[in-house]
Amino acid sequence: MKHVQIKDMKKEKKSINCQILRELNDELLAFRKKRYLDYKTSESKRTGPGEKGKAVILEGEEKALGEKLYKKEAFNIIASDKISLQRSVPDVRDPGCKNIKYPKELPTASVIIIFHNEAWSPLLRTAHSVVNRSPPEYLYEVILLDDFSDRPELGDKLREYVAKTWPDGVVKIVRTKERSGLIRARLAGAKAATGDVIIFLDSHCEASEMWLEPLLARIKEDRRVVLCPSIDNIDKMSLSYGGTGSSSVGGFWWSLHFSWRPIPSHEQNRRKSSVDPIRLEPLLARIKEDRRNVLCPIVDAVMDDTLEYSKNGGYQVGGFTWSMHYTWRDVPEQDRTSRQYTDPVRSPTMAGGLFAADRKYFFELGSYDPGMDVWGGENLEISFRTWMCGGKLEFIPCSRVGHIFRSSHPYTFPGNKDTHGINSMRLAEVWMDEYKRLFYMHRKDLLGQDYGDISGRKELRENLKCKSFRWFLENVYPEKFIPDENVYAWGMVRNPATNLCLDTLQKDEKITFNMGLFSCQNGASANEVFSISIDNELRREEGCLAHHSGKDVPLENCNGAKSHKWVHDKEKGTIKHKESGKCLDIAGVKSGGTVVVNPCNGQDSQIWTFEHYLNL
Ligand code: LR7
Ligand code: MN
Repeated sequence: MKHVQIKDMKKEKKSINCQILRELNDELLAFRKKRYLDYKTSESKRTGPGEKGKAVILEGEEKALGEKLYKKEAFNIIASDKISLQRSVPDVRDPGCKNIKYPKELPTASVIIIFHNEAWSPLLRTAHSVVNRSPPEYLYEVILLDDFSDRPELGDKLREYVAKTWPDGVVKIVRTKERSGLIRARLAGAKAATGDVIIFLDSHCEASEMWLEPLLARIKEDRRVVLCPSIDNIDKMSLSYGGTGSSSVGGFWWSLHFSWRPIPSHEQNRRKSSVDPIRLEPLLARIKEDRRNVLCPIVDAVMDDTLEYSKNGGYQVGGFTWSMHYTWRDVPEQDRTSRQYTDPVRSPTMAGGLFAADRKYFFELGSYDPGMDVWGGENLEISFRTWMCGGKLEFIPCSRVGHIFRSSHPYTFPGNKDTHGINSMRLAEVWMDEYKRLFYMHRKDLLGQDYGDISGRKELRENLKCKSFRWFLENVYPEKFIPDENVYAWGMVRNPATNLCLDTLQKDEKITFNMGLFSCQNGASANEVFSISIDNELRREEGCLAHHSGKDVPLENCNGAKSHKWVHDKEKGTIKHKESGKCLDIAGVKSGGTVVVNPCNGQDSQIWTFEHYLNL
């Protein structure tokens, strides 16, 4: 009896504590809700420089000062300082986003803003934008994670500002004890966080209308997704906030830099077919809604031999032929429920700075590689790992956050190390299997450098039973060009008579330029690695040699065009442009010049050998 009584008392005490806590929370929540609503109701009436995301154009002395400080800050700090820390930004979402209803019950979020010596106004504008545009019932906390800054104003002044501005404690400051670099800084932030979901932001962002709900709703639906908001552009000179559309996903270069690319057609098709293109409500409900409907259920197939039941996607509707036979046809565009611009888009990779994940899942998945320093590489590492270890990476078009894209890093790299290079080595060694060869092909300079201990990360990959990098390429990023697979030949493309090779001459292959020629570097330079693919493209990673008119041979973005097709005759040594029948030629071209096409003539200047031939 006694025993029971004690137990009951304990129970009671516990419930009293909870009660107090709950009341406190109710009060706290009421305070936060009022603040949130006050901002919301005043937002449209705000006036001043930069409001509604408008550009700030400086003149005279201010303009000159902005330009002078640009060198140090890599963005226009004078323009930024003129704008209210609580400015309004435009709602650049697709109109379809406004019709989406999110569940009322959503997980809570800890927003982690990491910074090292960030300028005052962008840092605090980031924090304000998050507090002002996140419903308090979902925003558990904002963590300002200071990675050992030494700008004086980021010390006591920041502490006082935060305490005064957010007396309810929604914004917290956590500081690292030494310069940790952005990867370990994010790890420290994630460890300090206690919300259900963690969301990382760079320290020069602005969250826009309804940015939070779509992220939380999707994670509620599936906790094994890692989500990126759509990243809008805050102009580094005028600070104008501009929507960038949401038609891109992430890719990568074999040098392990991040790239943007258009949503591939296989992903567009997946999204179209996953959106219940025709209305599938149960028949009775639909007839109740409108009695003048004749309804057909979707007809699944039962196999006549095995009696296996197989599901029909329901992506077709009926038609007829003039011979009066029934036919199936794809659901025409106008009859699809249009969620094309609002549904999540799967992406092979993320840019790195802005993403959300279930907090526990983030750690289950191996959080980050703590051996990575300062900047770079962690974005592709978490991308590959997410996909290979059973998760998904998605871009959420209806969640939009602006980011100032700066022209350089306004902070030091201790020891002047190439942290992107070394971090990428760690990533390649742990995650890329045999494909790491393609990274080193582009970064020969790194071979033999010390990248530290990676045994812990290898163990993680083992424990999580992650799939191979080949699986990732085949299933997640099938359009990624692999220079030495599915090609007839690859490597240096040499003209033996002169020992000159095709060479990009260091030009950026995202921009069209006429194909160059240089003395062969014997494998020392990825600028000379070309392939002739089984699709008859003579190409580099993303650029294809083309010919349209005159003698020019531009390197253009590969798109399967007829003008991009070439045939190499290994015996004769010619490389012939299929459409025009002309031959790749260096007649009259010197090292450093550009190659041409001419009518085929069997001369030495039209003879080429590839470094490697594959037996297909
Ligand atoms: O030592 C450091 N400690 C830090 O806390 C160095 C940096 N940082 C902070 C810094 O203050 C900033 O808030 O880390 C954040 C990112 O640094 P940036 O803004 O200099 O990086 P970035 O925007 O140029 O680079 C992109 O790639 C990086 C690779 O390591 C990171 O993943 C960045 O977060 C990432 N930014 C984005 O993805 C924003 C969208 C841009 C695109 C494309
Ligand atoms: Mn950034």
